[in-house]
Order: sequence, then structure tokens, then C-alpha cells
Amino acid sequence: MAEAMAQVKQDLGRDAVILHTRRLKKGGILGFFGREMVEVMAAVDTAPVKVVEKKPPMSAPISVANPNDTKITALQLEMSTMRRMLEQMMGQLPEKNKQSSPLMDVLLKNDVDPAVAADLMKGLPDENSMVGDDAGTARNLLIDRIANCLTKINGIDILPSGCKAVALIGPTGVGKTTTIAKLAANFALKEGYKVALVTADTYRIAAVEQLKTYADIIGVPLEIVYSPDELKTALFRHEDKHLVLIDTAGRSPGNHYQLAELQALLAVNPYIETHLVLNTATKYRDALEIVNKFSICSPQKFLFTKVDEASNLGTILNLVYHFPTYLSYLTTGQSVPDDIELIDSIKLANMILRD
Ligand SMILES: Nc1nc2c(ncn2[C@@H]2O[C@H](COP(=O)(O)OP(=O)(O)OP(=O)(O)O)[C@@H](O)[C@H]2O)c(=O)[nH]1
Ligand SMILES: [Mg+2]
Repeated sequence: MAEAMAQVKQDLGRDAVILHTRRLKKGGILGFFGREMVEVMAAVDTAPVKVVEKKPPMSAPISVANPNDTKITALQLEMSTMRRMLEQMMGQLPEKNKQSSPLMDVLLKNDVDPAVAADLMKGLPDENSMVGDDAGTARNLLIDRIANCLTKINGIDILPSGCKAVALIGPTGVGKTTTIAKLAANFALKEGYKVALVTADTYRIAAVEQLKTYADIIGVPLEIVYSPDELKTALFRHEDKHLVLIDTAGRSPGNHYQLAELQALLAVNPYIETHLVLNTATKYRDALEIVNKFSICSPQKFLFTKVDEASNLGTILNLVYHFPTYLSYLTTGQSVPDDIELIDSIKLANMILRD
């Protein structure tokens, strides 16, 4: 397989996309004594990107009335009337009864969901009327409340005996491979554990090369697997290791076929611990969609990347508030192996509440 991949790379370049791979036997008698061959179908997209200009239609298209459309319009109208009424009522409230406070403003500015923010603020002393040392009390209480939402923290626990297998899954480009390299370097080089890497990301040649480079630098073995059966064999081969880290191809949350394939891959071994990798800067609504769609792979933990690029950490709090899942690591930059840390709930609560 490695030889075939090298040939594809030589013929089509690093950006070739692997469409299909298959092992087969050629020659021999009745399937015996045949030579094992590998068939790889690959392609490369050389077409220039076309810019298609779309002109607005000259007149509005004629549409046939749909009874559902009428119902939706009626609902929209009703909702906008209710919204106007609420805004009017809020406008008539005396200033001090409005739910506005500097801490609430900080929560909202940090993209904490308004419902979550209101719940966290419930019953807190009014920080506007506090002076001196008391002024910080409301903030400290709020930090404690946020930290209490973040108590389920658990990184990778090496087993006292046996092999721990951990897979990172998630959308494309969130930092799965880089995080695998950071984890491998920390566990193998800093803590002295026996580590092996497995990649199931055989979609692009460049993806395998990326992890191979890290594996060579760290000095750990790398296995490339093309099917659930090969993953099973690779895990069996490395059962003498303390930790096997499995890299997977980035998957679009909207692609059910890809997600089902990922689910089937991870189902080969019920002991694989799966971490869903999320970019911290993802908007809450998008993060919800990702969590919902990847839930078919039953991730046990959330791992947040690119904290250094995120303007706020509201999405972490919002997600944890609604899905009481364990949190594992935060990654804070591109440097391997340094830019990764186990989550600390008080530190994270302070970061969530930063001005
Ligand atoms: N700023 C910043 N960049 C990061 C971090 N982690 C990874 N990156 C960068 O994000 C980019 C994508 O990282 P990869 O590790 O290739 O992401 P991936 O999830 O494996 O991507 P696919 O395999 O294509 O789905 C690279 O340029 C990384 O250096 C981080 O914590 N902070
Ligand atoms: Mg990757």
C-alpha cells in the first residue's frame, strides 16, 4: 500500500485525492499462489476555479401558493407582533428593573447564551450597589458558578495495565492531527510512555505525510489504516503500548455518509475513547449542530482547539451547560508539543469572564 501511495504521489502530486483502494490477488490457480496486488484509484482536480456571476432576476419569479407558506407567514407575523409588544413593555420598565448589570454585559459580550447568562446571574448580589472589597464579591461568586459548570474535566488517563486507545474526531481543519502530535510528544517524550499513532485519514496523501513527519520526529510508530478491519489489526499489533492515538479525517457535520463511515470505523473496538475536537471560535449554533451530528460516534469528551484565536470562550460554557460531557484539553497555538493544556476550571471560568 505504501508503495502504491508513493507512486500516486509521484504521478499526481501531494494534493491527489484517494477515491478508492482495494487489495486483490492476481494469477495463481483457483485463487491460490496468486500475487497480492493493491489497486488505488486517485484523482487530481486541475480545473481552474470558475467565477460565476449571478445577475438578480429582472422581475420577481411567479410562485404557486403553498398552504404551508401561508401558515409560516402567519406565524412570523404573530411572532413579530409579540416581539414588538415585549420591546414596548421592556421600554416602560423603570431603569433599575431591567436585567442589565456590568457582569451580565460581560457574559453577553463573551457570547454566553442569554438564557445561560440569566440563569448564572440569578440571585447574585447587585454589584452596582457594592463598594470597596464587596465590589468583587459578585464577580467571585459568578466565577465560582461558572467553574461549577466546568467540573467534569478528564484528560487521557493511562491505564494501570493494558492499552488505552484514543481517537480524535471532528470537522475539517480544527487541529486534530496537530493535537495528536502534541499529545504523542507529551506522553512519549515528557512522560516516557510507549505510544503508537494510527491514522485513518487516508483521504489525502498530504494528511498521512503530516502525521508521518511528527511520528518520525517523536520516534513513535505510525500505522496507516484503510478499513475498520485494519484498525482492529493495528490496535491488536500495538496492544503492548500504553497509548494508541488514532487520527481521523475531518468530517463535515452535514455529510451523514461520512459520519456513518466514521462511526463504523470506531465501532471495531468499544474501548476506544473518542474526543470530539471543536474550534473554540465556532459560533454556538454551529457548535450545537456539530455536537448533534457527531453524536452518532458517541464522543465521551470535548477537546477545544485554537483558544488563542478565539475572541471569547462563550461556546465552551454554552455547550457544557447543555451537554454535561467531560472536557479534556485546550490547545492554545500551533507549537508542538507546548501549546496544549489540561483544562483548569477556575482558570477557564476567569477566561470566560474576561473583559
Ligand atoms: N492558532 C492555532 N492554530 C492551530 C491550533 N491547533 C492547530 N492549529 C493549526 O490549524 C491548522 C489545521 O490543523 P490540523 O491539525 O491539520 O487540523 P485537522 O483537524 O487535522 O485537519 P483535517 O485533517 O484536514 O481535518 C494547522 O495550520 C495547525 O497548525 C491551535 O491551537 N491554535
Ligand atoms: Mg488532520
